[in-house]
Formats: sequence, C-alpha cells, structure tokens
Amino acid sequence: MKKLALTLALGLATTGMALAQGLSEMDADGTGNLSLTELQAVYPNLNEEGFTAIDANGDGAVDEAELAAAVEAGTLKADG
Ligand SMILES: [Ca+2]
Ligand SMILES: [Ca+2]
Repeated sequence: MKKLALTLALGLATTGMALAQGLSEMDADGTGNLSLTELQAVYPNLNEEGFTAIDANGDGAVDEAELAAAVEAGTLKADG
C-alpha cells in the first residue's frame, strides 16, 4: 500500500513538473542534463549565447532546474 502511494506521489510530481517537452525526452545521450546540441534539436533557434544564459551555474550543461527556469522566463519557447 505504501509503495503504491509513493508511486502515485512520484507520478503526480512528475506530471506537475512536466514542461512542453521533458528533459528526459530531450536528453539524447542519457546524461541527465542537456547540452547545446540536445537543446537545439528541440529549439533550433537557440544559439550559444542563449545556452550560456540558461546555464545558470556555468557547468556547460542545462539541468532540470535550469530548463524549468528558462521555460518559465520565456527564454525557451516550445515553438522556437
Ligand atoms: Ca545529455
Ligand atoms: Ca548548468
């Protein structure tokens, strides 16, 4: 029973965090974060400057929090 509740809670959390397109769907190489190339597959208009702006901690990859912030700020739009 507890396990079912946890599964449901996780499912809801995942749904709540769902963006226009989830990070895992864009993460072609399965690293858990997104490179400029992976983001450009979905957002062809994104250039290196835009990527740097999204990469808040400057580690050269966009993680889930950075992706969510970019979508929320309108930096990334689903229709490019
Ligand atoms: Ca990746
Ligand atoms: Ca980063």
